[in-house]
Amino acid sequence: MRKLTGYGVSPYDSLPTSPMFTYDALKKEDPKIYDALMGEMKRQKEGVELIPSENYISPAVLEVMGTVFNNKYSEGYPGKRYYGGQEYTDCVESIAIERATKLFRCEHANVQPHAGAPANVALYFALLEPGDTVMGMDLSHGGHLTHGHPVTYITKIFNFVRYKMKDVETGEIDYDEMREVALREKPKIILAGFSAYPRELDYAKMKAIADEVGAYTVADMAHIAGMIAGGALRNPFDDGFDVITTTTHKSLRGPRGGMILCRELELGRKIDKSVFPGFQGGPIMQMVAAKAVAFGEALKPEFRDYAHQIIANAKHMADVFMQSGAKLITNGTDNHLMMIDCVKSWDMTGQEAETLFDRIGITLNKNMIADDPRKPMDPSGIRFGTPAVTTRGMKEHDMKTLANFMLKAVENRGDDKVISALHDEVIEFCLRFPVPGIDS
Ligand code: DSN
Repeated sequence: MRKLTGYGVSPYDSLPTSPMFTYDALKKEDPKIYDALMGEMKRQKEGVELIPSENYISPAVLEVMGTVFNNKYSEGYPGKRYYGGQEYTDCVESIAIERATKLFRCEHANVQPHAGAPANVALYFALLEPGDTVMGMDLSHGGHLTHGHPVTYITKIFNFVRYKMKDVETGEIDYDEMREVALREKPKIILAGFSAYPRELDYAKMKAIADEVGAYTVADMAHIAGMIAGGALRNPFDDGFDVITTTTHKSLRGPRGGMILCRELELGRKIDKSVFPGFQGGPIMQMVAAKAVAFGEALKPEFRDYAHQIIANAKHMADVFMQSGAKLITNGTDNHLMMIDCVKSWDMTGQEAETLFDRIGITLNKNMIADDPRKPMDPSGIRFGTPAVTTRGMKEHDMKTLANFMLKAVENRGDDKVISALHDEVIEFCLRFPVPGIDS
C-alpha cells in the first residue's frame, strides 16, 4: 500500500490534474480524502486496467456525477413523483429513458436501479412468485452471483437450476441439456448472461426453449452492454428476448449503476413497480443524469468504432497468449473477456498471477475456471479484458506489448530487479495514453 502523508501534504501534489477538475474545495476541506483521490488518479494514469468490468468514463459523465442533482429526492417516475420540484429531474430521467430505448431498440427502460445486483433482484420480484424457478448459467462455468449463488438471499426465495458448457474447450453451451432441464423443471425465467464466459450465446435457441416451457427470456448483459449498444455483438431483443438487465459502468462506459430494459411496454410497468416502491427508495438522480449523458455518447458513431475495437483488441491479445503456449479458457474469445488457466499455463495459482501482475502495474483479477478444483480466494485462473485499455486508445499492437509485459513477468517472476524494471516500462508505456477525466 502506498503511504499517504496525511493532513495538508499530499505526496501527489505534483500530479497534473485535469484542466476541468481542480479539486480545490476538497483539498481545503478534507486533505486526507484529497490525498487518497490523488493517489487513485496516479494509479489509474500509471497502471494498465485489465479488469474486464472496469472502464474510464468521459469528462462529461464524470462532471454531471458531481452536481447538485445529488440534493434532490425523486421517488416515483417522470410526471408521477411523490415530491415537488421535479422539472429538471423529470427532464434528465426522461432523456435517459428515451436514449436507452433507442440504443437497445426496445419499448421500455427503467434507469433507476442503483447497481446490477439490485436490478436483477427487482427483476425476479417483478416476474416471479416465491418458490418459482430460474434457469441460469452454472456459476462455475461463468454465471454470476445474482444468478443464484447459494450465498445470496434470493436463493432462500426462488429456486435456481443450471445449464453448463457442453465442451469447455470450445465454450459451446449444452443446449440439449438446457432443453431437458427446462422441460423437467419448468423455469419461469431462462436467464442468459455471465461474468466470466468468453463466447457468444445462441439467444434464438434459448428463446425457442423458453417458448416451449412458457418461460420469460432475460439477458443479463452487464459485461457486454457496450458491445451490443455499438453493434459489435448480437442484441438479444433481436431474437425476441423479453428483458435485458445490465450495469451501466462496464463496457457501456457510464456511471456506476443498473438498468432494466423491456422489449414491450406492458412488462415494463411490472418492472417499474418492482424497482420502486417494491425494492428501492429514491433514485440517485446525479447517476440518472450521468446515465443519460453516457447513453448519448453511446449513440454516437464513434462508440460503434469503440465497441468493435474492444473485441478486435481482445482477440489479438488472446492470440498472443495462445501462441506463447498459455491455456485460454475456451481457447479464445468472442467478446472482451479472456481467462487463463495459470496452473496449467505457468505453474502458478490465479492469486499468485494477480499479485505478480500488480507488481508491474497491470491490474486484473483472479478467477475460478470451469470446474475449478481450487477455492475462490485462491483459484486456478485469472480473468481480464479490454474495455478500459481500448478507451485509452490502445490498439492491436499495444495488446501485443501488454501481453509481452505479462509473459516477461511470468518468466522472470523470481527476479525482483527484472520485475521492477518491467514496472518502470509499464508506467512509461501507460503515460502515452491519456485517461479521460484526468488528462482531458
Ligand atoms: N463485479 C462484476 C465483475 O467484475 O464482473 C460483476 O458483478
